[in-house]
Amino acid sequence: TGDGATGSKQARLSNSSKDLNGDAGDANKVALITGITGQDGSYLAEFLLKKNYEVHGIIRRASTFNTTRIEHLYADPKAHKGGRMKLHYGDMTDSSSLVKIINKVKPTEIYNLAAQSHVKVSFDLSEYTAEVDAVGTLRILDAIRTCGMERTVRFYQASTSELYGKVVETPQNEQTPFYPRSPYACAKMYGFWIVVNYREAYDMFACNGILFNHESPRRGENFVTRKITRSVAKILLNQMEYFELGNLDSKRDWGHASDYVEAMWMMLQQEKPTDFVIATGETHSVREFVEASFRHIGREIQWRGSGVNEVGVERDTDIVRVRINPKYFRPTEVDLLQGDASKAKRELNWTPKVSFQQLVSDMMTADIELMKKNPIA
Ligand code: NDP
Ligand code: GDR
Repeated sequence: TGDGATGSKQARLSNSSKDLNGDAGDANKVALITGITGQDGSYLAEFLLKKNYEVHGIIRRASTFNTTRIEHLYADPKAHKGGRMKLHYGDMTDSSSLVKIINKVKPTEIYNLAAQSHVKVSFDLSEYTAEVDAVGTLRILDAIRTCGMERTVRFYQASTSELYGKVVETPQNEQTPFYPRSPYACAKMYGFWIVVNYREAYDMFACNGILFNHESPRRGENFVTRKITRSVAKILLNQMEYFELGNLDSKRDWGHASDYVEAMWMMLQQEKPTDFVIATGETHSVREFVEASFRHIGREIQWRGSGVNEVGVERDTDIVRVRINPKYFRPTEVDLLQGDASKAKRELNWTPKVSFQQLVSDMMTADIELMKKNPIA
């Protein structure tokens, strides 16, 4: 098969950083996104369609609809004019589905975003998490080779700040050693290194984006930021009295997903494949996220007690709004993440546009609207 289907190595090399600001050159680009139904997949699909890409996504069979985040892209014919967005059934645990889709779609870029992405859940579903997040990454890399496209396709791997885990230095950059602290992070560690190995062994254009936490109104409901903004919106509308959290003291470097998908694309427009940290450089605790969300609705939270007996109390009414439930604690925790994205600034000219306060406001505004429309959401 060789280079036949999607052009020569020459074509690959001409797909260089000069295209960074020019959308015209992207009309012949074909992206395949695994995990297109997720938070990042939906923002990335939107971003690439605007750049005139043909966008293909892999979705898995589910007993309920799992395409809510990308429905608007279908609803608006302009967004996928000429059928520029297509979905295919597949699964990261099913090699033959990956081979068939890659062979049919002949992508010029593949973004591997599919994952069992919940850290706490990975302690319960450890083997499955390794199947999808570790072996799944190997499967898709091998599918590219099976289709003879390893010298033509550009590959993005969704690596993560969770790799740093038990942090040995702050802030963390591309040189900081890894120390994973969950089955999720261990699986992603395999994903990281198999991407580096295939890059070196087969001269593949493959990059790891080491992305720090990024959130949005489309964030999954059981990640802490979205859980907080949904709950505070419900409290504002008298649909809930209080909610429960686990560790309030862990600190994260939280950015906005819309900024981060742009960095994924930028990585694949470089002359040479390499790995990048993507982060804001700021860190905030879960506690601060709670406080900022209540501030958005004009209320102030005060903390009383300690350990599992700590509560968040609303200043004027004295009503308890936050309780601790140890069921949300993790067997091993990642205490502090703060990224140093100076390589991305230097080489990609990437900087985050959305501040922490804007992120909280964006999520709160969207959740208040959502809960007004649908109180049982
Ligand atoms: P989500 O959990 O929102 O989305 C995950 C996607 O993967 C969904 O589309 C899901 O499909 C799909 N998926 C899960 N299992 C399979 C499977 N077996 N086969 C095919 N598809 C599957 O994650 P995010 O959008 O937040 O994150 C995207 C990627 O980036 C993930 O790999 C995550 O681990 C990584 N990451 C995320 C960060 C963040 O802060 N958001 C930071 C760093 C890395 P379905 O909709 O059917 O469930
Ligand atoms: P994280 O995100 O584990 O960083 O992984 P999450 O929002 O789940 O947790 C962040 C921190 O908040 C603490 N926490 C709680 N977390 C959840 N989910 N629910 C709670 O009730 C709660 N209370 C406190 C956690 O202990 C943790 O310290 C995310 C995912 O998107 C990964 O896929 C990605 O790789 C990393 O971000 C970067």
